Amino acid sequence: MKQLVSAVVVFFVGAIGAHAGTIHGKVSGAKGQSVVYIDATGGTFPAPTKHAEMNQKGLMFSPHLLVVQKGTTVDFKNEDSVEHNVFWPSISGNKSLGHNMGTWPQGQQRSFTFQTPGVVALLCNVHPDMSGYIIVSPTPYFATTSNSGEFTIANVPNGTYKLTAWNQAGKGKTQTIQVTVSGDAEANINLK
Ligand SMILES: [Cu+2]
Repeated sequence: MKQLVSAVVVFFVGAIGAHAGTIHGKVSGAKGQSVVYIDATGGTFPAPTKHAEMNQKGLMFSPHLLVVQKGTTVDFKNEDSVEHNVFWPSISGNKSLGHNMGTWPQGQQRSFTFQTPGVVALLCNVHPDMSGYIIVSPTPYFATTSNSGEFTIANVPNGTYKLTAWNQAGKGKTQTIQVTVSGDAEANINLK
């Protein structure tokens, strides 16, 4: 199992008022796409009614990396002519949250609602080389970065948040950075 990378950035999006801003930034120090989300302390967010999709296609999880808001139902599909299984041993290392969805053939789907924020490392017990990730964000304010790490999170209410960046490829690390902003916020996170 690859190690998880986590970086925490504390920043301030304005001081007072019901305004919303946009967070721009870049995740560096790790290859490929990362996921970025904020943890809005004390905020509650209704669960999305729209389902997300995780396919198994060409003997791969597709997308390889999916980020959803807490409370989202994910529809797991099999588009291959062979049977696939879906299981995760834990969520962010908590083995009591591990789950096996079972094994099913092409054209069928099974659904699961993710209620706990964290990292869900997907595996298939039919094909040991298959892996994928679902990141469950505590808030609706999340983004998947470009391959070079750039991201934008729009319409974030003014406030003080923790920002977490996660990448499957690097070493684990947590860092704290203060970013002071007027208007839009900028957060550059080095996972090295
Ligand atoms: Cu499989």
